[in-house]
Amino acid sequence: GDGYQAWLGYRRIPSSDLREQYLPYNRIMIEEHAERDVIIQAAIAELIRGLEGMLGQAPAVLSSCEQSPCVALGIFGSSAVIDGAIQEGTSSKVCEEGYVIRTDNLTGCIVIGAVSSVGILYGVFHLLRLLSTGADVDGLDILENPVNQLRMVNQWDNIDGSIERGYAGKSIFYADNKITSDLERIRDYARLLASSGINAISMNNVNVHKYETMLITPEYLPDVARVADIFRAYGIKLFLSVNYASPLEIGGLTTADPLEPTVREWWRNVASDVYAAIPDFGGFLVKADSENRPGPFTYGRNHAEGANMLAEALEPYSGIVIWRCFVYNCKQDWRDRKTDRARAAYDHFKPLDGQFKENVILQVKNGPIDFQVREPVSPLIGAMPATNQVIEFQITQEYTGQQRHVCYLVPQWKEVLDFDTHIKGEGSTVKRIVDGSLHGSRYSGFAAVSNIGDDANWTGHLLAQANLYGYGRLAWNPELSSEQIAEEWIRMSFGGESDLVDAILRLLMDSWGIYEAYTAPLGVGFMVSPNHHYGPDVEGYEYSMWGTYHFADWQGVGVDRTQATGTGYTTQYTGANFDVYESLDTCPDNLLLFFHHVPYTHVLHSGKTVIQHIYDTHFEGAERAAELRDRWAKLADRMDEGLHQQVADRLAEQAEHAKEWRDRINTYFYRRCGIADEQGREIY
Ligand code: BDP
Repeated sequence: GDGYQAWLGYRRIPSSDLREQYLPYNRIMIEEHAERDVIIQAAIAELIRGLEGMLGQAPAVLSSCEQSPCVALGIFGSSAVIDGAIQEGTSSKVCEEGYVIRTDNLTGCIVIGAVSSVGILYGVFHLLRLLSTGADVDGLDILENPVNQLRMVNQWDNIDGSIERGYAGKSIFYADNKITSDLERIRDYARLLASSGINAISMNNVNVHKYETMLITPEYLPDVARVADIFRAYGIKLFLSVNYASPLEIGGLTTADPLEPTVREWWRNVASDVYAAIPDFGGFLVKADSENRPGPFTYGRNHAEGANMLAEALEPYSGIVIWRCFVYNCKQDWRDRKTDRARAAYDHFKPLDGQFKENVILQVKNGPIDFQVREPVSPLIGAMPATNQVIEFQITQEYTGQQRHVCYLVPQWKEVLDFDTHIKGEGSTVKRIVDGSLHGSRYSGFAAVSNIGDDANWTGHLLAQANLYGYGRLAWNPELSSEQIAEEWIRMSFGGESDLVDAILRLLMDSWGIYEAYTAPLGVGFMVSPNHHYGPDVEGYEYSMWGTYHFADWQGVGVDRTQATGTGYTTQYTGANFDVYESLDTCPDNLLLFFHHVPYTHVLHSGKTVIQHIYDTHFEGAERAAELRDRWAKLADRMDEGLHQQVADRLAEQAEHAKEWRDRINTYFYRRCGIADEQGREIY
């Protein structure tokens, strides 16, 4: 096995008991009129594929229930079988993308009913998940609605086939400055995404350069439309990232000023072309005035003026503008601490609350800096009650081991989602902001940078598939636990032998903590090699303009972001959170150096000094990374050899590189402060 099928491998069910239980359902009932719908066709194709794979024989597809039991699919109000099995009291609770799965006592059929065809597709994937994780299907009574509205992935793919921050090969979307003709691979990606609940995708990098700028032109639109067709069949809306300077770069205008009528007209024409090609197009994703990308600042306009101009162009088609808040000065000076990069998103956007049009969504990174292994939650999330927001995560492991190290990120995302912002008093958790309920937002949800490429197994590191799967599942329902999500993924990918499942589960659950231990202590980030961001370089960014510092000197380390003596970043937090971070006494250890500059001898809540904590975590982290390799080795005869070997190779590399992290960081701090390790371990 190479891992290409990922969690949709539908392996043959080994236990004869389970097979006995499932076999009677190897028949599909769908009324003829429904079969013309492309999404229903995709759902049936998937169900056939899954049942055949797991049960060893292809199911028959019938248009009535004359033979039961069976799996019956249908839309409420248009199928007697479905309406007979699902009471109105139940079906009325189902939203646009939701579904019901029930075992009907009378006929013994499993019925999947929904309001729309995409609900049926999600219901089919749910049923297949039940079967492929070995669940009992007697007496099913399930009602699901997604908690979050927008559940999006962002591809950072470039038309030349490269992927910004991609660690799994080349793009599956582009080659040689063209959109690929290998649409099968894109279809398989759409299946993976839909099976985990994703409903939107932007198909090009947020840094939109020369050729990518042209995706909105008639030259490229027919090919973009072909890709949109594929995603449409899986309930996934297509978006494009656009270049704010497009009117200048491809429109022949002399300005991109958002208040200029010719510019507005130009974008209206673009929208009209795009919607002519793709009537259900999602909208535009925009990175503006960030990291040298163009934007409204050039013309003395603010982000609201910039975003609203695009929103106006998309409005007639119900399109939306997703405007990123990753805006900071990347030409700042480390001597001027008031320009603290952590403050930037909030400082730029908070004053604009209420000024954005209805169809604008702000996309805010989960932390204030940039997807580090440990950061506080961005204080901008929820701080603009009159503005739509989505949270942005990074599935691709730019700062978390680049898919050469294992780092299961769902626990990190859950910590963010469970964080209480206190913005509307206690219980104002991030998950309630991004599901739209706290502020009653018109649009809300999740976005994340994808981690796939054309490597056979999609994600380079096979175990990184769990992050893609887990992201979708969490976007569907943030109440799922990290363990539950991991366990589903493991069972679907490796089968259900319980001690094997346990072993892989523990490995995944340990991985984030281990990565953090040998890399970034106490909330200090960015000790990575500049540009590519892999591997340790403690001072790689220390004296650069990018604003990511730790201020380590001979006496102490950490960034003073307090109101009292530092950058004042702490004031962006509400109530109790401000107090907790502002005070050394209450600031949690794992974020201490993010908020405070302290002497190496400062004693943590754990009872250790900062310097001893650095030494201990780095020794232990590297040791535990080596243990991951050894733990995996023991599973060799428990799974497909090819799959085992792939992961074994990566874990061996991780164990080696963890030693380098350990030594570089321990040595650096030892030489800075001259304080010896209490345990006398070897520091070079
Ligand atoms: C950073 C990446 C950079 C992206 C940027 C962004 O290093 O490549 O362009 O984020 O989110 O993490 O725009």
